[in-house]
Amino acid sequence: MNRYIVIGLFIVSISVAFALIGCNSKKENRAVTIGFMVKFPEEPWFQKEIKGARKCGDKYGFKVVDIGARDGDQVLAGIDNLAAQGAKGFVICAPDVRLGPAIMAKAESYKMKVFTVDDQFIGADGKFMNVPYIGLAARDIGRSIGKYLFDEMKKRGWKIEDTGACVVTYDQLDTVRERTEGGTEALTQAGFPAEKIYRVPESIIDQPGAFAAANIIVTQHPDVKKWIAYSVNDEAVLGSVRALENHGFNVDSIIAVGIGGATSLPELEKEKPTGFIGTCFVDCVGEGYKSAEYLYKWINEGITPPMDTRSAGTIVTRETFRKVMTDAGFFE
Ligand code: FCA
Repeated sequence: MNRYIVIGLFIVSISVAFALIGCNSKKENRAVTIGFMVKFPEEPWFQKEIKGARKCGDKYGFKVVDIGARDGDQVLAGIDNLAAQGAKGFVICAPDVRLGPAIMAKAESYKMKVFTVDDQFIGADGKFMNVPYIGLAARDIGRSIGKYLFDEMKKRGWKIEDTGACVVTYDQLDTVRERTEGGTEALTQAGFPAEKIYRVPESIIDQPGAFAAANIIVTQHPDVKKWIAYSVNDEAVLGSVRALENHGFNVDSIIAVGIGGATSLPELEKEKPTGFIGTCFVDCVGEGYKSAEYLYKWINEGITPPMDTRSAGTIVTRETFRKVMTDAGFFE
């Protein structure tokens, strides 16, 4: 046989062998299923996280089953459901962080790995549990918003004596408590009087919950002529702004900044500006992607994920949000 034909055949057989190995490993990867369980499936933040997890699944070839679980029963039923589908683990933002021990016990009974996103499990001793976590750099984000609000107030020449801070809180959840505390820290350090920062808890983290809480704040302080507002996320700041508007405040007398980006998009896109001037954008698609990637590599390659990973935020306005969020791959 001609020397060149022999070499040719050799190359072809080697490539066929590699292609077969490739196919096999791909098939194996596709056999992996992970769950992605979130507490508020209707919230755009969580929908974007799931989108990120799916993107990751497409890259590595694993399957993502998403489940909305609003209470403990739904979480436990969700884990059974995932086990029945052969899932090897799941990413979760639990409806209540104190469900941590029950969730871990159930997951361990199925030998499933657990990765937490956004909200960190709390153990029976009241301390954070030793479960890998990805979440917001909450206090820093809060601080950057507090500083931004103060600078904006100064830029507009607002007098401190005319101004109050409307702060809807939800202190039982650590990551969101830190967000409002950070805002308060930065404001008071800049010289805003602590006694003019009015905090009221919302009963649930959503827009109607925040609307009701902010309504109480405004009603209790009829002397305040202008408002700055910050809170736990976009939903809560939007609810606060709507409550302030309901009391006659408007674009000239409200300065409000949210946290997130996904929910406030329509607000920032409005033709006429409102008092909601911007948000601290956090890459929710990236959080979903990374959490799924860590979990997958843990399951598939035995690589233990880092225990605590934090995402920073960038304050965006009506003018800058499109570019920043496009660059981050938010619209892909
Ligand atoms: C918490 C809040 C969510 C979202 C997330 C990043 O889980 O409850 O609304 O802001 O942090």
